[in-house]
Amino acid sequence: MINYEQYLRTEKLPLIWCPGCGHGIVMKALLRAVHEAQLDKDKVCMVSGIGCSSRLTGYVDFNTLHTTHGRAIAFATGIKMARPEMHVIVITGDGDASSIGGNHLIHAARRNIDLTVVLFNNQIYGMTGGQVSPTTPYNAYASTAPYGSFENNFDIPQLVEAAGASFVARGTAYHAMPLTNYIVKAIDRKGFSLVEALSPCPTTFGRRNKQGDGVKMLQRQKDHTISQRKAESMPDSELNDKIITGIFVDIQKPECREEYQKLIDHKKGKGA
Ligand SMILES: Cc1ncc(C[n+]2csc(CCOP(=O)(O)OP(=O)(O)O)c2C)c(N)n1
Ligand code: SF4
Repeated sequence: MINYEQYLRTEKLPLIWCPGCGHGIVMKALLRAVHEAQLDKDKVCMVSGIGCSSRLTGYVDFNTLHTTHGRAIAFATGIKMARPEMHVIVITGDGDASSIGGNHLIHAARRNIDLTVVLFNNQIYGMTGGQVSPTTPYNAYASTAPYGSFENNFDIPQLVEAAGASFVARGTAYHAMPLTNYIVKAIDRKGFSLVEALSPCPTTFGRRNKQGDGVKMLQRQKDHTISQRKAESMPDSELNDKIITGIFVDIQKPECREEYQKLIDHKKGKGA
């Protein structure tokens, strides 16, 4: 049984997250996953960018780095290249990872560097008051989309799968236990792993889109979620308002830091 306090900087509590925010549930899923994966706390490095979700690194008792907006994956890449023995876990938001940090995200997946990314997707810029993000659904309202967003949105798992990730999954705050399992598997998989965690933001997304408080938003996740396996046999017309969850990619292929080490060893062996 996990004692959460052993993984928290309790002196930093209370959290800044709003009542009903899903980020606390996702944080607990992450801590359970670290516990289940039996990682040595001193060998874990959590790196975040900027945003509500990225505040997580202030609360957890690992080696932590709270970096600049959109640059968590860039910092994490540097850490992994220099200290390959570390378990480097990136905490990021949908805006942080797929807007300002979008290029870092696709190139880390392409390189297949051994990072575990937990991407908190609340479908909006939470911290700065609810601007449209690349994951805001078509027609959804935001402070910068008062008549509904006219842009198409990213499907993050599809994006990183296409870019070359080794492990890709999507879970929700409502389904906290499967989410934990996905993160455990992501930690175990050597290579670029990403778990998208859909997280209700009642303050900026839910309010504008009339989805009610945090409990109603969680209920909504429950009602709209279907498994990837079930979705495969359903026509697109029935999938419009559905959240498809599950593991989309779980493969083994050459990992960037190991390939780099091979090159170093080879050149050293040759005395070059
Ligand atoms: C270079 C730079 N541009 C913009 C900002 C302002 N900013 C801070 S957080 C944020 C968006 C965060 O949204 P997201 O990553 O989706 O996380 P959330 O707050 O929703 O969890 C922005 C635009 C910044 N801090 N630095
Ligand atoms: S603004 Fe949204 S994402 Fe940020 S803490 Fe509040 S509910 Fe959570």
